[in-house]
Amino acid sequence: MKLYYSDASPYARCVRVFICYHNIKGVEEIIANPFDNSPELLRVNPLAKIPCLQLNDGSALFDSEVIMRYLDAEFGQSQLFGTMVNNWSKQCHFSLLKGIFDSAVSLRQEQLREDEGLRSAFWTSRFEQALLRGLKEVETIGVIASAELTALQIMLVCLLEYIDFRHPDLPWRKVTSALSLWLKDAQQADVFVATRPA
Ligand SMILES: N[C@@H](CCC(=O)N[C@@H](CS)C(=O)NCC(=O)O)C(=O)O
Repeated sequence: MKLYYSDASPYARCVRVFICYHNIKGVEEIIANPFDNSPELLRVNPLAKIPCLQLNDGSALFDSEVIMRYLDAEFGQSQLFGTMVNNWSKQCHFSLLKGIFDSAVSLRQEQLREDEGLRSAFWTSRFEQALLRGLKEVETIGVIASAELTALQIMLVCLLEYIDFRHPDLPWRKVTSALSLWLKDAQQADVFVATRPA
């Protein structure tokens, strides 16, 4: 299998944590900058986004959710996702986390538009508010209650570390002190240390 990824991508990091956690061998990691539009990446993902996992039969899986679910089902007896199939509120917790990822990445894109003089104060504030409201909600829905590592917890560590990395001034710890406390312990696990961007 080949995984197209970048070190800084929080979505790709989640996938790499799954690979590490399930000790999956034989995954060739290929660094790809999606904005290069390389023919190799475009061949496997017409959206030109990472992560993308090319399977040994040549077919490709994206996005990160599909890849994580695939790896967990094929190599981990769905241990990390557990039985979410008809559990609609758990599915919605997943959507909430994915939505916060999207806000954090969109906020980063707004930062990059600063150089072109195109940064929008409206969108910057909208993404920041969604992100902070979303994290407050995550604090109340029991994601951090499980003593066993879960798919949602993996996403949460990757998300919070990404926010610290790209948005160090965002005051998320002030509004979600329980998440902040939880992160201190959770982020020490080997799977996070091994996949942390240098
Ligand atoms: N929903 C996708 C989002 C992936 C994504 O947006 N990745 C970013 C890198 S962090 C990317 O490839 N951006 C290129 C683009 O938006 O064109 C997932 O979960 O995998």
